[in-house]
Amino acid sequence: MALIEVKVPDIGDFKEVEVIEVLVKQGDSISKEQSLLTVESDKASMEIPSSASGIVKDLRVKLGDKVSEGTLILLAEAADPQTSNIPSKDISPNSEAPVGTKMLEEAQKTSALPEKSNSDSKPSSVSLESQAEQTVFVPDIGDFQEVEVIEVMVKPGDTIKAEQSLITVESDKASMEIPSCAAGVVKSVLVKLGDKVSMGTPLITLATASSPAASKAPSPAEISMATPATPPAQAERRHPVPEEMRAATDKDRTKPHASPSVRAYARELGVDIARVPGTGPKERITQDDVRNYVKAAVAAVAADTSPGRAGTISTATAGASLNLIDWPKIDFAKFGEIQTQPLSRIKKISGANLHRNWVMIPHVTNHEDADITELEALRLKLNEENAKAGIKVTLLAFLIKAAVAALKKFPEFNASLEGENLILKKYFHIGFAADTPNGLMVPVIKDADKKGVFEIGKEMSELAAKAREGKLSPAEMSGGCFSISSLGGIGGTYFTPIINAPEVAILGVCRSSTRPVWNGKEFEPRLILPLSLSWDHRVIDGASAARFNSYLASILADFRRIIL
Ligand code: CAO
Repeated sequence: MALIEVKVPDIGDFKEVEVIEVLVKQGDSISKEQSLLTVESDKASMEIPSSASGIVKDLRVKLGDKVSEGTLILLAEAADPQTSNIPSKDISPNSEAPVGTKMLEEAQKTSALPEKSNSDSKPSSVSLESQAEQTVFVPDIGDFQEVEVIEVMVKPGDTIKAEQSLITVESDKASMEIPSCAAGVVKSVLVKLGDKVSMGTPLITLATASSPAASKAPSPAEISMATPATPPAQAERRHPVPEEMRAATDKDRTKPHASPSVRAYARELGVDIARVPGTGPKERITQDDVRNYVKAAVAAVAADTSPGRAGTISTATAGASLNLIDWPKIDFAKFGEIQTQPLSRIKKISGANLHRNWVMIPHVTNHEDADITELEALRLKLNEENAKAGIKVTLLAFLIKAAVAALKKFPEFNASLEGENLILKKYFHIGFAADTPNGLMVPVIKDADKKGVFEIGKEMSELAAKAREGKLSPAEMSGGCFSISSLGGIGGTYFTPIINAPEVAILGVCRSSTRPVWNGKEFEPRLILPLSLSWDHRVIDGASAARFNSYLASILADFRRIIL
């Protein structure tokens, strides 16, 4: 069946806007106009809709990519072959840009101050001046009427700079910040959350050094007439926020930073988005962040069994409901020289997941020793036989096969907990922790039960290389049933791996060493592999965990058992 190319439509003058969310994945069934990506410029975010319906066969963009008009987003198998080559009217490069696109365009236009005064100029916001006070109005935001105010970023008494964002407005597909055209002290804020605003709506009154009071809202004609009042220095400026100021704005950001669909999702769940920690780029709040926040809050409530409290919904954050004292705030520089190093994006994302998993899952870890003397001899022999072909397998490939055998024998380990149900999986996708310069990543070997040790070894080294280069796709990190974290190449004896939710167990492996083992008559040198299995006590009990470990060790001791 023919594949359709779905590309980024006309997004005005915008080139190289960053992809901050990918809303679909391989295999998804998509419909025309469904949002595929969220992109972000300095001042606005927008969702890019699909031009066709079908099934996603090949996703060509990932988080952090820069896209422009015409960038190929994905190849889809057409739902209806008749329409497969006909791009959606709305996204044809020559047609009118879609609503979100247009809003982004307008946001960019309106946030850039005009080079010269003319009737087409779009001021960053509009003011009428009098002696002491200035009123700042919503500028020309294109065809958009009655867009909802979803954030008010200033309050009376605030000292603001020209170009500082005053409010965020949102349509169905895009959000944008409306900046102030002037600097001064906010005297009053004339809009509130939920208000609907259009061009000319008064936003704030501002006391400026030499400014005067406004009387009435300007007509569009007055808006363009107001433009010449822009100081010449600003009139020359093409960018709304100078680089240094933009950096400061991002750094000092205290307001939630999320796309329209995420905000809508949070509203639907009754979540105050300002309380949700963002793990996306620039601390942007993703749909997963909202979901995780809700899960944590619900779990905290469920855990609170104090009289009269069980089953009630707390409005406190999950952390607060744990009744923890505040994190110590210490000025380390008082004690010696320091250097502040921001966490990498991957560390922030994996850290948030590890934290949630550690707090929410009742972990227990069982340790076991596996005698891998014979297995290591087999591995070395196979590597020797295949050396000419450049094929080499490490122990981890055998461990993945052994884990699959144990998961088949103990199905509750190949499961996920969903409310009061256990979802038992009939497939065997095994994740392995890979140490990368940017932090921990967990690529997944799909259908490990159907693959041999060599195939697994090859796939593992390719995925580990991709992980280190930061090139893993989301599909290559999803769908895992059980994970293995091997520190065998590095060292150590035993450790406590954290379960990779929604999985229910994880195997930690340390470095094997030759130890004296009593064989009934004498001590014999045997190669012993330390295993550490962490498991979710809500799903698995200690006896099952001991059985799982001991079965795993028996397979590793005599790999022929895997066929039994
Ligand atoms: N005992 C003794 N030696 C071991 C061993 C073990 N358990 N496991 C691996 N080795 C040896 C290998 O055989 C190899 O030796 P040679 O070079 O002599 O053949 C060497 O150690 C290096 O192996 P490796 O680490 O490159 O390969 P691997 O297949 O074992 O692991 C990978 C691949 C991607 C899992 C690993 O490189 C890695 O990133 N490990 C870290 C995982 C991690 O960070 N876990 C912690 C998560 S919690 O923060």
